[in-house]
Amino acid sequence: MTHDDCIFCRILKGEAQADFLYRDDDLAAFWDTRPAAPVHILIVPNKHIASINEADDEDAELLGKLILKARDLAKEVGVDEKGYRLVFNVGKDGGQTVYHIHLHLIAGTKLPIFRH
Ligand code: IU
Repeated sequence: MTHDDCIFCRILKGEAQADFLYRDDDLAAFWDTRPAAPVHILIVPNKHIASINEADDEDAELLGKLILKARDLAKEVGVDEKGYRLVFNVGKDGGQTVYHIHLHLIAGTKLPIFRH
């Protein structure tokens, strides 16, 4: 269930470059190439799902695994106690640029609070 024109599917297949921290049968984690903060990791399901909008109820367990893996990685890279941000960007206004679900783990600095 991969898409040839999806950059994250290509990364997961080893056809495009990424610096991986973790891989298993369900998901992978790699360093964001244009970090928004000192720690910026993407946690990505192996299954191609374009965005949270396209996720099915049956993806609930997989999405839960992404969040718990982010928790584990936050601890592994030593940002769990100070804190971090987990973000799914969804769609154009949400700032999504890659249409393969990914959870951003952002940390290592005092993050700004979003206000309208
Ligand atoms: P977004 O939520 O879709 O905007 O996030 C996409 C992220 O993927 C963004 O932070 C990019 O810097 C990052 N990224 C990457 O790490 N490696 C790549 O080859 C590509 C994008 I393309």
